[in-house]
Amino acid sequence: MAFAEPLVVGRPNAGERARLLDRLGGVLDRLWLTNNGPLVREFEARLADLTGARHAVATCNATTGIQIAARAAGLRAGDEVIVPSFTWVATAHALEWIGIVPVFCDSDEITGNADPEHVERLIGPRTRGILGVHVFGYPCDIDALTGLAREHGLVLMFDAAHALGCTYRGRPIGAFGDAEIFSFHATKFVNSVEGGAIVTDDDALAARVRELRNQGIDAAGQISGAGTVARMSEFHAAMGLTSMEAIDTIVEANRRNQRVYEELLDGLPGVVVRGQAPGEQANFQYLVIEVDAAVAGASRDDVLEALLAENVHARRYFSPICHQVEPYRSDPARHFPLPLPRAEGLAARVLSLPTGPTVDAAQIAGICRTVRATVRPADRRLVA
Ligand code: T4K
Repeated sequence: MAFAEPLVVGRPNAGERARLLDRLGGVLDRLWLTNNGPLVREFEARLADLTGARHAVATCNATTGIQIAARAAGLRAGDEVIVPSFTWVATAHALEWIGIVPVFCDSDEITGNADPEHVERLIGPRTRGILGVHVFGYPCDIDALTGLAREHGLVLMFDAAHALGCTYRGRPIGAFGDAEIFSFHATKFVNSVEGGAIVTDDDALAARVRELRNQGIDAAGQISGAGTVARMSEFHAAMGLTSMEAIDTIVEANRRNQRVYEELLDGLPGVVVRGQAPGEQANFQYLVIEVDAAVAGASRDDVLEALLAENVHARRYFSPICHQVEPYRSDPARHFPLPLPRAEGLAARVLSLPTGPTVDAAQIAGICRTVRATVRPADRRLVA
């Protein structure tokens, strides 16, 4: 076994321990633990700053954030919303759980994101929205999706769980569409242990989201309607702020690791390291390779198995994809009227490998040695 300690994908970016403990101490001194406390408000202000959006509303996670944003934007049970199948299942589950029907579209192979041409073909009489996902931080074709949403009068939201610190046409992800939803789960670029946020330029939507997050209580303290509880606590905001302060260090480490993987896997037949959008800023939080079994002579799962044997816990983000799991798989007529060959192809090839500030070049070299040793193209001379 190459590594005595498990090498994992998604090791949290915790930031400076002393800063975190200091903030937690402050929370205990104030004894203001939740319900829109000062650290949550600071977290929201910094997030609005980072994304250039007018409003950021922190939530307990991104899944509930998507639900609240959908409700605030006027989506109701029975409405259809087009989403890519190639995403973490939370994107679809968030809608399905509140009765909105996710209809799955195919993906663009380069970006990994919703293919606008397929989205357009799926728009029907019950379609009320599009929920794009900036998969692995690569921005969606926002212009095309915005055009479709305007032309057909649809709500447009983005699941930006992977895309904090990324840009589209030089503008930070966060203020596109009607709303964008971030995740601050422990495994994300910036983490608040559990957490999320809805970011928007729309004043009315932001106000509505704040009510829905807090039992339907409006700014005047009146109950304006049904709501849920999706608040972020002060402890979570303490972690979020501390992790956020470390952004530059995290990106630098992720970018360095990306380069090392690219160099060490360069020229390996059937294996590519997925890149980021040319000319845009990226957070490089996910290091994803694609294994083309026909060329590599080994499948993605063969590579995964070999890595696990060396104590490297690579993850199949994303496989299986949404339409391949329940409840969607059992009801294809409702959720995916056309085949999704490109999304399925991606799902068969992708593998996320360890990266982040806790992963060093020597460890990456060990991981890449295992990948190289597993690949068996017909012509062995191709494997240096
Ligand atoms: N939209 C998208 C596009 C998403 O990717 C996600 C979440 C969401 C929405 C929903 O966001 P939230 O509602 O959760 O805010 C992980 C994450 O749990 C999940 O949040 C994430 N996407 C997904 C892509 O990856 P799992 O099931 O692989 O997580 P888990 O707990 O097995 O952790 C993965 C690895 O991370 C572990 O092998 C070790 C490491 N780890 C994990 C935790 C929790 C640590 O080292 N420390 C930790 O504390 O889904």
